[in-house]
Amino acid sequence: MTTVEDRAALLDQAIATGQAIPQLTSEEPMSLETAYAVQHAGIALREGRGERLAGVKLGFTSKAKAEQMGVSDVIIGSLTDRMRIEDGGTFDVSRGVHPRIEPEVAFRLGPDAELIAVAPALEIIDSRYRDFRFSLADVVADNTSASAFVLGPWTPIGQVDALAVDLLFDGEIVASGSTADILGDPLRALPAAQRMAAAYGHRLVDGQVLLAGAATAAVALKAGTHVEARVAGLGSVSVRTEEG
Ligand code: OOG
Ligand code: MG
Repeated sequence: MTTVEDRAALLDQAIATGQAIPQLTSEEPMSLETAYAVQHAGIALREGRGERLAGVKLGFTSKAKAEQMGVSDVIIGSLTDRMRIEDGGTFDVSRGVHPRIEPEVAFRLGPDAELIAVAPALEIIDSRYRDFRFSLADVVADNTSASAFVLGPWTPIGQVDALAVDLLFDGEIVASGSTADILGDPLRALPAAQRMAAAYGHRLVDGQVLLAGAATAAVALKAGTHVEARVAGLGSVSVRTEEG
């Protein structure tokens, strides 16, 4: 039997080399509890290299995403400081396996794990599994495909339940949705994250980030693209892709 640490090391190696691996569940079955243990072991490897926790993310909070990936349960993952790209910064696509990008809404957490600010966000996801295909346990073990994230300007929390969301590549809209697509109202990300965090050993920490999940399906990234997410009323956030 493969240990939790062995599985975390396999995924960690895939991140380091950009080489996809077979789904862990193609070798042997894996419970959700074990999958989260693998996820935490992978984060521990990163922390051992000096990375610091920067927040948590939810996945499959929208129908568009659940349908795209064929997985329907909400999942939680961890974000580290090294995954953060400054607004307007660059992402090197050659470091990834097959990165995709999706427009999101991010919240900043306060001292009592309440939501204190909201921002438009971009998440770069990059499954470490071949062909970007996985079961729920596989994607949980793979830290919910987390690769990088970009945060736009923070705004105090207001009504955010029906804001138009557009994803643009070089100024052209490639995907559109609404913040209503995220759990009906992205503010529901907080109770969802609290429930998931309590169940699976994550923490919601003052000053850290909660990524609520994508409002549209994810779109494949290639080098030399200016990617922007616009969320009506919240402004925009962008990243440029490069190669090498
Ligand atoms: C898993 C991550 C899902 C989201 O926003 O729904 C996610 C994946 O699609 O590979 O981040
Ligand atoms: Mg996401």
